[in-house]
Amino acid sequence: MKTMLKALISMLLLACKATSAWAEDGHELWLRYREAPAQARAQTRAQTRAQVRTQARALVVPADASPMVKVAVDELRRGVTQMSGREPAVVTVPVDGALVLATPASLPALNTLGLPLAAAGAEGYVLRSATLAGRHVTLIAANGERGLLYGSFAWLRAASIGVDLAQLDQVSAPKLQWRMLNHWDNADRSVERGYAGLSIWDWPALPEVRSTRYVDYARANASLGINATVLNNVNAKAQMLTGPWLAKVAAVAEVLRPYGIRVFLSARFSAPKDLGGCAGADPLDPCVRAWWKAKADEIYARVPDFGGFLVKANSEGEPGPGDYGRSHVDGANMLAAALQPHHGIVIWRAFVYSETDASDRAKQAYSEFAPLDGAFAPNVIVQVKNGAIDFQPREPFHPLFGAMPRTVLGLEVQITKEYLGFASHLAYLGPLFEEVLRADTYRPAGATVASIIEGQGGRPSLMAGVVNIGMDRNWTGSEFNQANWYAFGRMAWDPELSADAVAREWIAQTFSREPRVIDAIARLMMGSREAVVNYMTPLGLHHLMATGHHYGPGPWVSDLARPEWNPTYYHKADANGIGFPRDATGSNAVGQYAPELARRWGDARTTPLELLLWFHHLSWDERLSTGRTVWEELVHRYDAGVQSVVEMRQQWEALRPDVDAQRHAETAAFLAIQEREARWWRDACIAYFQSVSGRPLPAGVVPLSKTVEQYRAIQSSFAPG
Ligand code: BDP
Repeated sequence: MKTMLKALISMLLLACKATSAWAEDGHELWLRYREAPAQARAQTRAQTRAQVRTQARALVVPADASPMVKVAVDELRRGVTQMSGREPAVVTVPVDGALVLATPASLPALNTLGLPLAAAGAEGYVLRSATLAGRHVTLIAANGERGLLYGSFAWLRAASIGVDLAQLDQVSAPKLQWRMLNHWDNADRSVERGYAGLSIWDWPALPEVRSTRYVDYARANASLGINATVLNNVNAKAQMLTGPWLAKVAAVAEVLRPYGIRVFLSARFSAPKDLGGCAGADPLDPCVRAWWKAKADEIYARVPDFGGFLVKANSEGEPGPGDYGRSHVDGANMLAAALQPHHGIVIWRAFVYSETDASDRAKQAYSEFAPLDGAFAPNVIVQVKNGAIDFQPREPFHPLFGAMPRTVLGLEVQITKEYLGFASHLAYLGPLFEEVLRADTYRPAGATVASIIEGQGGRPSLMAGVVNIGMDRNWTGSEFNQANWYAFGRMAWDPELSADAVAREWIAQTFSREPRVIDAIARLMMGSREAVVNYMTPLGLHHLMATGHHYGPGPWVSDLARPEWNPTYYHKADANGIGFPRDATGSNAVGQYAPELARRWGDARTTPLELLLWFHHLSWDERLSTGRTVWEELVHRYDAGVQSVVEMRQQWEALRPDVDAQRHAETAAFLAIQEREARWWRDACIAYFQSVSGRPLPAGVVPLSKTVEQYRAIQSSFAPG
């Protein structure tokens, strides 16, 4: 009996071990260095193995490698071993088939090879097949250690996606100086708008316990070129700036440092008052100025490469210089002066709107900030959300882009999908990022948002993403949400990259290198954001989400304290029509754009349908370029959104033989939720708009499953985030 029990236990243990050894749970992100074990991929796996074996037989590493070069070498060793099944030797003299990491300082012979190192700049790299001392090698060349780090990851990416490693010739340098994550993580480890579990920052255990997760986090970010992270929520607590918490911050900074990631903190503007040093937080008060200066000195003593502060001031009830009758410039420049001796920067957010300002919320940031152009200190970046409202499924680009030529503007996007279905809906954000980056501001014509944030040499530049990372095993709540972190990082490195190309890279590293599979998954991903737009907020509608948590539809909500918190404020639907009049007859928000756009978007006939109801209030019966009336088009688009999700499910189902069972099943389950909730959105919104429009459902349209009262009665009290 005893032996049988023992045998049973060991069988169980073995089974567990086997499951976890083969578990495809997404934890390795895109740094898998192997394809999932499916039959169809035996051939590509064999090709990779053979390629990597011949092209990375050994690693040549600079003598006296710095910690940053060491992590690059560790990563290469890990990747090469996993891809080739053989650990590469680390040698000092090039042999045939070696991967050579070198800078002109570590290997003067580089200077004789005519490499485009000037184009690589301080952070970029050159990957090139070359002959060195008569040996055929691959160079990972750079001007400094950071380029070697990024170059190593770029080589691993090339190997993972099946680039011909014998013919490498790439040069790449980041187009933005700061490629930054914004964590909205709180001290209690909850994450504002986080849908992937608790914060990865284990504050109670820090500074003593340095979770290995921090290392994997750093690897993933370094692989994309992300070089900065703000650890805490913009709705900040002053406590983060106290000694014990700074010790925790310093511990995290130490782990991230070799990966080239600098730590920033969100700073609560009232900290000098909250922490008991000064009577108030007036930026012109000498006590306050001295407090921040001393605080900066204290932080830099603990974290010598501290990046600086991110500040949300006088927005949604947060304290700021306005509390003392001072301007954003007064506040930002005061902090900038405290950080300047340490080369730190201030990132001042332009996401402001006020409970006392009755003007169109979409206009307020521009009205407050545009007049301040040229007044911010050189080490201040004004961080502007992609659109003027708040990370909606679709918004026109923010009118501040192009309107402050003498100010450094950074772009803030949201990777966590607060308004695009949280972690459960599949919505690839690459197309959303691409849409804003490529938008022409016409200030002057051809000046895209990308070119504006790229700025000019010598000035800082920034793209920041409110990240979707948490303690979930797969980091981001769902496999496909990883693609949004990936796309953010790649597009922050190079804002001109196409969303489609980035998706394909991610798929090849995450699922499969087989072209047929890449095509199928890319198609599904590329249409997914538009599907969400259609089933949530088609035709330029926005902010129809339920109160607070923003989960599910709430187009009827009209009883919240501030007008601009209510969906009815945004859609203005009544018996006659729908849409926010932002043309000259209305709020004239359109007048904040360059004259070309103000003209185009100021006239409903020349406004793209995607933005129609953002700028115009139209009669339900107005006929559109599609031949349908506004009412019919609205219903049509809600239907199209649902139909897209039905098709996404079918496309995913067809991929069953090509994706490992666990990840296939998880995504299939999420898509089932998405279809159910897309129908909920469609039915609830149509039911509500029908209750105000009084128009019948167009012929042939699927009837609604509930009445508007029944939809209104649905409560989602325990929605996450
Ligand atoms: C909104 C979020 C809110 C954030 C705010 C911000 O709903 O939780 O605090 O933006 O960006 O999207 O400050």
